Order: sequence, then C-alpha cells, then structure tokens
Amino acid sequence: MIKEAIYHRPKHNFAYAYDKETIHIRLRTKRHDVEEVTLIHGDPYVWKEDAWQYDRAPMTKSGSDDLFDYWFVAIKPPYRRLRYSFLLTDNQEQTVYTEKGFYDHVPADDTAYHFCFPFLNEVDVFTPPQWVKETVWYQIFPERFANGDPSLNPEGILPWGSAEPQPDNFFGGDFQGVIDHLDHLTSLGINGLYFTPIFKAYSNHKYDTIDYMEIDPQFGDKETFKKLVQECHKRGIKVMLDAVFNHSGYYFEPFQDVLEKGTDSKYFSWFHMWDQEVKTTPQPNYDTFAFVPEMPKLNTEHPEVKQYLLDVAKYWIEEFDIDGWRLDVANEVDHAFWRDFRRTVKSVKPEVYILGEIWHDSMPWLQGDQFDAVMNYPFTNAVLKFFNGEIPLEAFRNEIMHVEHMYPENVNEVSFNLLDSHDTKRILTYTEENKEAVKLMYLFQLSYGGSPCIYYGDEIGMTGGDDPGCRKCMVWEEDEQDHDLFSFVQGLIERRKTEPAFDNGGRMTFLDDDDLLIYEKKSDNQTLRFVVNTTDCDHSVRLNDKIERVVYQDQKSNVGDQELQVAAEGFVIIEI
Ligand code: ARE
Repeated sequence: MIKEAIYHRPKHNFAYAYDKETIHIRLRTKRHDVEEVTLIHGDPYVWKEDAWQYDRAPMTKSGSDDLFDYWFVAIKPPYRRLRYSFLLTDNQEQTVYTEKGFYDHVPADDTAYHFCFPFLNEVDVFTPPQWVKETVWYQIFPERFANGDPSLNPEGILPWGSAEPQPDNFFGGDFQGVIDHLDHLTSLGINGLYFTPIFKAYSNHKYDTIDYMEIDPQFGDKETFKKLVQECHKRGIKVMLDAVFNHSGYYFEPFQDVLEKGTDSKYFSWFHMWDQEVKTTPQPNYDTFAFVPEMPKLNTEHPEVKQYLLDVAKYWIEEFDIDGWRLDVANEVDHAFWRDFRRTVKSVKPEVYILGEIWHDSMPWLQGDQFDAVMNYPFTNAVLKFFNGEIPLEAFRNEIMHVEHMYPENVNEVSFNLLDSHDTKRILTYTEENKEAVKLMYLFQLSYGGSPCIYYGDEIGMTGGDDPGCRKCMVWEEDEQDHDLFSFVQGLIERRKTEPAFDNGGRMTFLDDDDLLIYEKKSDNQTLRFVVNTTDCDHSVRLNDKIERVVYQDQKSNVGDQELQVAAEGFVIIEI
C-alpha cells in the first residue's frame, strides 16, 4: 500500500456536513492501490469497559482522477458527533489510518487517535438557495443583446451589428431590448438571467463603475429595470447582477476627489495609495485591477468603504428584488468583507445566490460563510479540451472526477457550470466551427449537475474570439440564426426539467470504454445512460441491460435490442 498517497483532513471537501444530520466522509488513496475501505466510526463518548465503541461502514469508490481513487460514505451520527478512522485493505495488508498515523489494529483505548468531526452545528451547514439547483442560466452582456429604445442611444453609436466589437465601440443594447426578447428566452427554456454590470460606468462593458447606485443611462432608468425584473419574475426567471467591488472606475466620485485633492481628500484611504502624490502614468502608484489605472482597487477593509458597498448590495435587493450577485474578481477582495457581505444580503433576502468569480480552486470561499458557488472554469476547461479533441477520453474522465472531488457535494449541486463567457472565446469559435462538437458539449453540460449557463447568442450559433471578439451584437435576423442548434439546446433544457436523473437529481458515474464517453445518471427511480461518440467514425456498443426507453438520440444513430450503433459525433440516451 502506498501510504504516502493516503490523505484525509476533516472539514473542507473531505469531511463536511451535507445537511443538518448527514456527514459526508471522503478518503483519497493512490489510484488502483487499495481494494477496500471501511469507515470505523462512533460517538466519542460511548465507552464500555475502557474500550471505545465503534461501528463499521463500507466506503464506495466515488471516482478516480489520474493519480488517486476517492472513497465515500455518508453517515448520520445519532448525536451529531463523530470520531472515525479508516480500515484499508489491499492484496497484501490491512491497516488502520487514524489522525495519528497508521496502526495494525483499531486503537480503542483513546479516541484521541481518531479523526474528529466535533459537532454538526446546523448553522455551519453549507446551505445554498435551493432554486439554483433547478436553474439554467443565460448570460447577457447588456450593451450587445438588443436595442429596444433608440432614444437612449449614446452618442456615436454604430448601427446594430455593423462592426466587429472593439474595446471602445457602442451599439446601444438596453433593458427594453431584453424585455422585448423575453419570449426568445422562455422558448429556449432558461430560468435565470445573469447580467454583466449595469451600473453607471464609462466603458461599454461597465466594469469601471462611476456610480453604484445608478443604472447606466444607456440601458434605461430604474423604472425600466424594475419592470425588467418583474417581467422576468412573472415568467419564473431569476435575475443576477454583477457586483464589481474589487475596484471602482476612474470616474467614481471618491477617486476623482483623491485625484483632485490628494491626501486632503477624505477618500484618500478608500483606495490603496502608495504615495502621498498620486500618479496615474506611466504606471499608477496605487493598487489596481491588473495594471489598469482606470480601475483603482477599493480598500474593502475601510469601514466606510465596506458600509457603502454593503448598502449597495442591499439596495438592489430591497428596491428591485434581484435574486443573485455575481462577484467580480472575488478572490482579490478580503474574506472578512465577503463574510459581512453574506450576512448582509442573506438578512435581506435569504434566497439570494452569491456567485464568486474565481477561476481556481475555491474551497476557502465555499464553506458556507462566504459564497454559494464559483464560476466553474476548471469544468469549462475539461469540457472544451475533450470535445475539441485536445485531450483523450481518459484524461477527461479524470479531470471531471478531479473537479467533482475538489468540493463538497452540496457545493457541486449549485456550481455555475459555463462553457464560455464574455471573457473567453465562444464555443463555436473554440471548436473552429465544429457544430457537432458544440452540440456534444451542450449535451454534457446540460446533463451534468450544478447550475449550467449559456452565453447569449451561442444557442443560435454565434461566433467570436477572446474579449472583445466574444461581445458581438446578438443576431436577431431569423435567417441568420441557427435554428437547428437552438432546438437542440431547447430539447436538452426540456429534458433537464422533465427527466428526474438528468440534472442534480441523478448521481453521475463514468463507465469504462476506450472509444465512447459513457456515463450513467441515477436517481431514486431512474437510471439514464448517456453514450456519446466524439470520434469521427461510427461505434457500436453491446448492451447487457434492458432498454426501458430511448430518451434522446441523434438522427444517424441506431438503437437495437442488444446493441447501440452510435454515429460519429452522435449520441444516444437511454433509460435502463
Ligand atoms: C481590457 C482589454 C483586454 C486586456 C485587459 C487588461 O479588453 O484585452 O487584456 O483590458 O489590460 C473588464 C473588461 C475587459 C477589460 C478589463 C480591464 O470586461 O474587457 O479588459 O475590464 O479593463 C483574471 C481575473 C478575473 C478577470 C479576468 C479578466 O482573475 O477576475 O482576469 N475577470 C473579471 C471580469 C472581466 C472584467 C474584470 C474582471 C475587471 O469577468 O470581464 O474585465 O473588472 C486565467 C487566470 C485568471 C484570469 C483568466 C482570464 O485563467 O487564472 O485569474 O482571470 O485567465 O484572464
């Protein structure tokens, strides 16, 4: 047994409260090394004749990545306290892995040997809003979705879609445009809208806020925004806004005051100024987002700044009834701020979704006291690379399993799983316009757990490279939209809503196969099997299970009694 590879640490993603009575325990061992794992567990205070009384529970392998196997068991300790160790068996030995090391027997004379989950306090349970589990998001970059009110057009705007997007050009998208096109969104089937920033700002992307309490006049006024939220709510669509709290814009009044008055400004300590004399060129002498002088970093440790931003967070919930905040550059803001942020917004509306923009491992923010989820870019990368033929099947399965085991299950259920965004290439461009590959990406994304998001226009086949290329004007001419792609995505969303095991209702496992991506999703009363062929030749698979029903398939594949013939770049979904 390779003991150096064995790892467990209470709390985080290895031992966590799933709900108010269940503790999930995970263990990591070297891949293909250990044959069996049993959890030795008991209440720390139950003793008989100087011996600790414990039970045994078999652990199952919940998945493997390229280096490790992961083992899992759920325990409901009667008194909500748990001491535990692991009994591991391979073909040569049996050993007990405790907090104090490895033993050849279960040390029962002192519970101090064992791992400790001291008490399952309900208030510490990670509890995201339940509606997020049933949400399919649609991301809108407001300047580019639809121009519904030409009277708001900023000066010098270009005719809709007449030019490639540039960092500084404008086309006049606005809220009325979104209201006018809500039918497109309900017909697609989405039920959450995420808007990149809408507050008064200088640029077309609005990440350089001038006033956090005002709507940017090019998008409309507060009345129109209120109407937009109400119209969305009427249709069962939630609304999430972008909170850019890491930095302000250059024209934010407090920053202008600092530029004007220097150390005499009462806002001097609202920012991270390096010197008494402020310089913006050639390099700013204050902290910024990246090296962008127009985006001075806000000092969120300053009580006034904190209070101001928390008031902003409350205001848009209280007055406009929004349902979520996406937090820009969330990992560069201090944790203490986010803890207060959570307390504040949840006290106004407990069901608000707090989504951090973090591209990396985010466990420190996902322990129930800060965010409900992060933008799951590790998922994005695995999907893009596999369906675009850059990594082999096994590497994909490993990466997805790795991502799944990075976080607790209750975190995964609300994870924001995107394929692209306003910061990346569009999927159709990523795949060099291989629409079939894009369809299979959607199939995987929309049959996976979490809370998937579609970037505006992808569903009708829009293309675009990295920022700013991915920010083209939405195409509304029917004859230029890809209706086949739209119906495909629509069909998947529909099945996500109607088939119990398609979404978070089903637990996913990969099945071994050298050529085809095969995975099952199991809920209490449904088992779905997904057979996906990403190769460019047809493949058949024999079936040992009886098919209850064909749930969905592409037109070229064939389903026989004993065999599935899956066409190149095709798929079959069956219920067994
Ligand atoms: C503009 C230009 C860019 C240029 C950039 C820097 O358009 O071509 O590279 O300036 O000078 C907003 C606008 C952007 C604008 C930017 C600066 O939308 O168009 O770019 O402001 O003016 C990291 C951060 C992550 C951040 C990305 C962009 O961790 O938080 O970089 N994303 C948010 C928003 C952006 C927004 C801002 C931040 C600023 O979503 O839209 O930009 O408010 C790796 C790293 C990540 C890195 C990621 C992307 O994977 O691990 O940490 O994210 O790549 O670069």
